Amino acid sequence: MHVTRGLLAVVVLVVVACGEDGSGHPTELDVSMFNTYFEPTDETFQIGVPIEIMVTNAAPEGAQLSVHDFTVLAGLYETEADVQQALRNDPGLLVATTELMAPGDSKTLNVTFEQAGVYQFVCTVPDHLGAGMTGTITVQG
Ligand SMILES: [Cu+2]
Repeated sequence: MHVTRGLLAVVVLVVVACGEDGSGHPTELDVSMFNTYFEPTDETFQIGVPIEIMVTNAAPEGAQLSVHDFTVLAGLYETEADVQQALRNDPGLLVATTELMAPGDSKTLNVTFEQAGVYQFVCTVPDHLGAGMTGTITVQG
């Protein structure tokens, strides 16, 4: 009996330490921003679960294109112009955003996705989405 209880306690601790919800999806995301891309570029979360997104600007100091933001939008967009137009039409498409971040800066966003579907994260600094600063978040219901 005592052995069984001990094993259960260990299993629970491991799940919490990995930052996963009951469905096996993560509850945390570490994103690094480089000068023309994010790493990682896609992740899947469970609907209705609080997610902690830790964003770090890992771009080399002094490089061109080194100031970035991290903006999460409902839907998928091909171009910067598409993003701007969508937000003008429906500001509610903006899920979360950091301020502009210099190299070395870190910010944490706490997001709970209330609708299943595909979301996009982009850098909204002009020309950065086109340069490749985009990624997707899939939310499963
Ligand atoms: Cu950028």
